Amino acid sequence: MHTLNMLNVWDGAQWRARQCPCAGSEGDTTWHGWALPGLVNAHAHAFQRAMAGLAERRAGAEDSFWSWRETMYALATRFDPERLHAVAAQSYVEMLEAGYTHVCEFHYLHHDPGGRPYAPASAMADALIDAARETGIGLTLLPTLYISGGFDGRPLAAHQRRFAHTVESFLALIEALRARETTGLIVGIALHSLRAVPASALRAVLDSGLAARGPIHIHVAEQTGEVDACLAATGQRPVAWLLDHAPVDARWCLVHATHMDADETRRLARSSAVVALCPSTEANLGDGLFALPAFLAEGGRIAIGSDSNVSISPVEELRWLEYGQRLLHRARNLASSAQQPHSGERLFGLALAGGRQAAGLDIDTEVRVDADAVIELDATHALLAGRRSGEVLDSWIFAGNAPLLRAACVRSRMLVRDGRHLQREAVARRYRQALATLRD
Ligand code: NGQ
Ligand code: ZN
Repeated sequence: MHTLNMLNVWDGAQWRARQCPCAGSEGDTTWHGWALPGLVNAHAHAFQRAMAGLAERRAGAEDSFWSWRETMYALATRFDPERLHAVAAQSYVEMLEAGYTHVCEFHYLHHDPGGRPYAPASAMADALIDAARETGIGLTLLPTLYISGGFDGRPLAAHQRRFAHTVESFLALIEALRARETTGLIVGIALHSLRAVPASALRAVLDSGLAARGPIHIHVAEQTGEVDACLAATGQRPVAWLLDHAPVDARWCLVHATHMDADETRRLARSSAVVALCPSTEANLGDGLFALPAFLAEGGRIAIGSDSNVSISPVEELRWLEYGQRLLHRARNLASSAQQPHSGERLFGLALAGGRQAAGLDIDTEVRVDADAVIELDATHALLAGRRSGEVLDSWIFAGNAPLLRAACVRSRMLVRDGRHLQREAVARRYRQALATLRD
């Protein structure tokens, strides 16, 4: 379909020829490629982009998630609103160039490094909102409640002090940010994890009026150490505990849920909640493998996230979601189904619907053709030569590392053209300056 201003548009099930929704918005822009709704990055901590690649050096005989976390905390103490803005904008530019048009920002760097609130108290959240606005990415901001340092209720360590909120100050922050919601900005709620949020605080937040709408996200069962600590403290595994003590439904997004037994897998799949899977980070941190085939067989909903931002690429997340299972089961096309035999297309469709649900964009998970965020793959790239409709997504996800994304358009604003974000240079310049001060 190489007609001017016409596109092959994927509607979640098949490709159809359609008029380009952006026609006319940017003068001579002509789209004639493969267009898709943009993906949601369902879980990310923007600031961690600044340490991508810096924790790959042996720090001791037993490097682990927990030793990585010390490196990450050391970096976290160095941020102020200006540096956060610079690093977040860089992360968001890279997300848009990679095919994410919306991000769920799991935000817990609330206060100054000593734990004192900024004036205003939302200064760090404001930096994220400004970075999203400037780069054009849609934002589901998830201010995060972080209270304790472990299941035993121990106080936060010095490096964690800037994460701390009481239930009251946390709800005040949510309320202040909700007043600023507009198209492109949704304010949800995040509970950092069961180790960081005591049961009484979890209940207080969920019982407050502010939890009555919007998405609710939580990290859960990422590491076996967390499962063991939860069992010791409560007698239950983390996902089972959560399902028994919180009204987990389609508004909830459980991040990782790596370590579940068969009963937890079945119950979570049937809850309608989304699981945000972050394969590149989960691999990088040595978390473990999610039981994807069993979860999908029970009708479970998934989304993908770049989490630590060690990699910003939906292609890599979706590819490794499938490859992890292939390596484990010594079989192929494990994410495919009888109705959708193409692994890449099925994974993309699941991540699209689940991501929109996790972001609070449409809780009922309907994929719409006229999505307000469209990405376009370069139909002239050799990687897509001779590819017929059902093979396009499979080829994008499994066959290439070349950036195939030619354009991204969000709410009629052209953000990426010829593979480059329109503010790429200006954003990168500020990012380099921020990195110089973060690492000096
Ligand atoms: C985070 N990262 O929130 O960035 C966490 C570690 C913590 C992952 N869980 C922080 N991958 O546990 O305090
Ligand atoms: Zn996370």
